[in-house]
Amino acid sequence: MLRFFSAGESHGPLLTVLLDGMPAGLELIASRDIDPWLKRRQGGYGRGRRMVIESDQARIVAGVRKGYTSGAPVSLEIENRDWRNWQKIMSAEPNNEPIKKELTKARPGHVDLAGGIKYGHKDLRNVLERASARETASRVAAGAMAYRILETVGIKGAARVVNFAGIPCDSGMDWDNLKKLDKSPLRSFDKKAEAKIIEKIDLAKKNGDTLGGIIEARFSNVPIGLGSHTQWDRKLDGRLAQAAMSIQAIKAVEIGDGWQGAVNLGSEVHDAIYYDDQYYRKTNRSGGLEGGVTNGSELVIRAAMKPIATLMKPLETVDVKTRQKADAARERSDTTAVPAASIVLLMMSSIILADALLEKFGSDTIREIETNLANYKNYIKEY
Ligand code: EPS
Repeated sequence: MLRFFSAGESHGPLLTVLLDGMPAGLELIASRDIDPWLKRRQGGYGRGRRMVIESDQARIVAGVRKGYTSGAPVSLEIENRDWRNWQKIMSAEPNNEPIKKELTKARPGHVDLAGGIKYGHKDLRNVLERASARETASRVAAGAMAYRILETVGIKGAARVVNFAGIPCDSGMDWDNLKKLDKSPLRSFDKKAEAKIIEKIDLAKKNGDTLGGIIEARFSNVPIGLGSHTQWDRKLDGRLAQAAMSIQAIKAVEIGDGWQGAVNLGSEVHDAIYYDDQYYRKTNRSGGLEGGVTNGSELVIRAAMKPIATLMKPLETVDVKTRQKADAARERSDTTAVPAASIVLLMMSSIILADALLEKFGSDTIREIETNLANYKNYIKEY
């Protein structure tokens, strides 16, 4: 079972990641396999000044020796460079510093108020420091390690943006040119939509507002039979949806045609089955999942990200110390982080998919997984 935990505040010294259940014998080199994903997460048009300060790198401190996993839990750290500026404010030791950066004007859309009430804080910084999207760097580091498992057995993944603040930017999937996504400031293949979207982001920034969008994680060459229809909590669509919904600012998730399936006729929604030496489909409206089990088609997960809740032109709120009407707190933030969120979605989905893969093909060594998968593929040929 692949499980991960993380700890760390947005302006604390570092983020800590622990990934338990990594098979042994997997080649894993942080600078090659993890850091490029961390860099992708930092990118995208519309990001704020924090991303100028940070240059995220993973330092593996356990579970890997001479470039290979040992089967022990893998643990790593990502330094917060910004910590330099927050040492006294975020110190774990008591000190006599006056309280700076206290946050009492709860921001609507963030967990500030509910979290403050729940955990008994009037300085809402105690809530926001952990709720911050900085935590997604931990998810990406864990996901990048899970993605190594997928990659090793030939599964490929891609993350892109398909709609930015109401402007469609889905010109179709292009597996042969994934580098274009890294080069695009919006993580989109759709060059035509780019200028219009950038204009919209600039305008939102000027107006002290923020923007959301629709992101996609997609996997090709996924074996048939991951997940199970036999019990509710083993269905892979459910497990993927939980992982996606847990990402900061995500408000909806769909697999394949998703919401559109509620509108179309059954004959327009389901994918007819054919056989020619192997089973195949001409369409993939199901997004690669039927009954919570992968069916061999590309796995397509989409999620809706709401606009970031920190507004430079703030909404009305209440100061939790005075209970007086106030403008919501302003913190350094992004105008939008939709491209970055697509990376987080891909990496979270990778953890779930890798977990399902280990469940089916063994989990002690990567060799065992490869052998079992090869045998299974032979079995499918005869089915
Ligand atoms: C982020 C880190 C945060 C924000 C942003 C994304 O850092 P800071 O608060 O120091 O600027 O830039 O987070 C949010 C917008 C949010 O609402 O939490 C990151 O590492 O992605």
